[in-house]
Amino acid sequence: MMRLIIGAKWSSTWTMRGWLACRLSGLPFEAETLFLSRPDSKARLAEVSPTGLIPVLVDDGFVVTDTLAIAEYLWERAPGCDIWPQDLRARTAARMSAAEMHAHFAELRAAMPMNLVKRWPIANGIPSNAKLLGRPGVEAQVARVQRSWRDTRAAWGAGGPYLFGARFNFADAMWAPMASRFRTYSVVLAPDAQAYADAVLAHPLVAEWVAGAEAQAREIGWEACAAWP
Ligand SMILES: N[C@@H](CCC(=O)N[C@@H](CS)C(=O)NCC(=O)O)C(=O)O
Repeated sequence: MMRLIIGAKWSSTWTMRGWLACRLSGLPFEAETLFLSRPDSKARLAEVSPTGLIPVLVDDGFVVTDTLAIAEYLWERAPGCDIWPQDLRARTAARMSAAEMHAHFAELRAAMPMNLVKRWPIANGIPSNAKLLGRPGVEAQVARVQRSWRDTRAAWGAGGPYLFGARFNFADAMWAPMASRFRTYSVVLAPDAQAYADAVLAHPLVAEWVAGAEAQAREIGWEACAAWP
C-alpha cells in the first residue's frame, strides 16, 4: 500500500494538501506521522525525504516529493479521479490555481502561519491582526488571493460552492490552509471570498483532517499547540 509521510496535523499545510490529494485519488494509502520539531526529526526526515521536506509519497519503493508532483502522480495512477476536473480547459485552470498557491504568497504565509487549533479573534473591535496585515506585501496578497478565487469561480464555479462548481478538487485542497489562516487570524474578506473559504473548511475531507488535528492537539496539549508559533 502507498505511504504518505505527513507532519503535525494542526500546522503542516503541505502535508494537509498531500493527504487531501491522496483522499481525492480514491486510492488506498497509509499516513505516517513525522513530527518536525522532535530531537530526531532531521535524521528521520533525511531518511525518508531526499529534499528534506514533507509530504513524501512512497509507492512500492518509488519516492515522490513535492505536493504538486504527488497530486499529478496520483492523477495518473487514478485518471478521472476527483483531483482534477474532467474538461481539459477546466483542468488546466485548476492546475493554474494550484500552481499560483504553490509558488506565491510567501509574505502572507510567513506572517500568518497555519494553526488549525488557534483563534485570534478581533476582540472588542480591536483588530489584533493589524500588525500582521501591516507587514510588507501582506494586504496585497490577501487581495490577490480573493481575486484569484473570484476569477476562477466566475469562469468555472457556477454549479456549486467550490472553484470548479459542485466538486471539490485539488485546487480547492491547495487553498484550504489559506482559508484556515484567514479564519485563525480574523482576516476580513469580501462576502464572496468568505463564502468560498467557509465552503472549503466545511468540506467533509477538510473537516476530517481538522478533526484529526484537534485530536492530536488534545493529545499533545491543546494550549501548547494553540500558542504556536
Ligand atoms: N514545495 C514543497 C513544500 C513542502 C514543505 O515546505 N514542507 C514543510 C512542512 S509543511 C517541511 O517539510 N519542512 C521541513 C522542516 O520544517 O524541517 C511541497 O509542495 O511539498
